[in-house]
Amino acid sequence: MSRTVITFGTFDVLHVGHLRILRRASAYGDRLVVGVSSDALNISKKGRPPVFSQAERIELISALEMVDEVFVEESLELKRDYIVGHGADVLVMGDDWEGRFDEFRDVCEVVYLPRTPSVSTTAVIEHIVTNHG
Ligand code: C2G
Repeated sequence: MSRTVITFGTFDVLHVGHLRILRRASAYGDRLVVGVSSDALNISKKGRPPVFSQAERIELISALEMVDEVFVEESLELKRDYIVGHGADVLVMGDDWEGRFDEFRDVCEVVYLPRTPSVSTTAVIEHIVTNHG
């Protein structure tokens, strides 16, 4: 039986932390499905649009060798529907989300992986503003 892994994220200003969690997530199964958060979801949750549009973020994530399918995550509240709809056996997220998705253990395995230290979209933006602004 093939195992489907699902993960979610914004993946704005793609960096090695994103790459590594996707690679590690893909090792939990045979097929990796990625929900990329919509621009509207980012604006509503963070009060600003991402640097790269959802079309650009989806294009980048789709190009990665370990990714088999990409869809738009329109709402944080639809996670259960996305998991079940994509037939996911495992949900993988970084440990900044530790405990937040335990409610889905009735429909899939839930795994939190350690984040890559010292890299984040915010840090990249701050570095550019400070050193190249
Ligand atoms: N990540 C990581 N190491 C980093 C930075 C991020 O492992 N240094 C992981 C995060 O833990 C997450 C994934 O990369 O699992 C995507 O991170 P973000 O783009 O910051 O996604 P986020 O805005 O947290 O997702 O339903 C969740 C939403 O889509 C929001």
